[in-house]
Amino acid sequence: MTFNIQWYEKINSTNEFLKTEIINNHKIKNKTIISTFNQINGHGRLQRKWVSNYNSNLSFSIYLESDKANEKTPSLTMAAALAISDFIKSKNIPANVKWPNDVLVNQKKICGILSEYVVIPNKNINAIIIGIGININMNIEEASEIDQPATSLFIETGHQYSLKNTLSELCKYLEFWIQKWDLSGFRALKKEWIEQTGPVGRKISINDHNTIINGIFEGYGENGELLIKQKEDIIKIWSGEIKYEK
Ligand code: BT5
Repeated sequence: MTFNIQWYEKINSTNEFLKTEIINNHKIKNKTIISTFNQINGHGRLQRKWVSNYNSNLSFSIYLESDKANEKTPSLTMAAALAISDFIKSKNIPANVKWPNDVLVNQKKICGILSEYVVIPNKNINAIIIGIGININMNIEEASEIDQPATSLFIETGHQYSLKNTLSELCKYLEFWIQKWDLSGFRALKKEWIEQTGPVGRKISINDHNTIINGIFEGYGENGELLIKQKEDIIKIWSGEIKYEK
């Protein structure tokens, strides 16, 4: 799996850019990455704003054609998160994944991922767009304006990085984990996810669309969904903000 990377000076949102290209039937080749130095209207889940200033962070989307069902999309996000956490660890920075779509360094968010399943008109294969934002050269002032603790490679190491070289370097980690996902889905990721997110049996709460669900963390289901035990029932949760209770 080799990605074909296309760089743009300025894009509203790399995910929206790809979706428009697909709807307008422009021929985007499988495994294309659209990346920009200046994403001016990036977003996360539920249209939450994704902050990125000019030339400071990686903002890119991978276009991946897939014959897999939509329910496999969350675990692809999780494969990408493992790739990014491995990449960050390769810089001697302690990183871990956070369910369902984040990578943290010392409890501060350094990366967010937004994967979207898209139906391609007139084709009998569909695609997943994996949108990834990673804070690279963001400084402390910029990070402090974000409404939750955030960090960047620059804040952690004091070095500035070339965005182009960083993305090329990161691709080998993405290729490795996406290939694993392609072969056996979440099964190939489960051990690493449990190692990075901690053992089962802890009390957790999930805020999903302003509904709070409390229970005991029982691990992950076959597609990476969270399993929570409430009395005798096991509930499956697909998205939300997770909190481990002390
Ligand atoms: C995410 O959403 O974390 C997914 C973000 C995906 C961004 C990429 S960039 C390329 C592609 N194109 C797009 O338009 N999007 C994707 P969510 O879990 O909903 O988290 C959003 C929350 O993260 C915000 O409400 C803030 O609290 C926080 N946040 C925003 N910008 C941040 C940043 N640069 N670093 C750390 N946290 C940030």
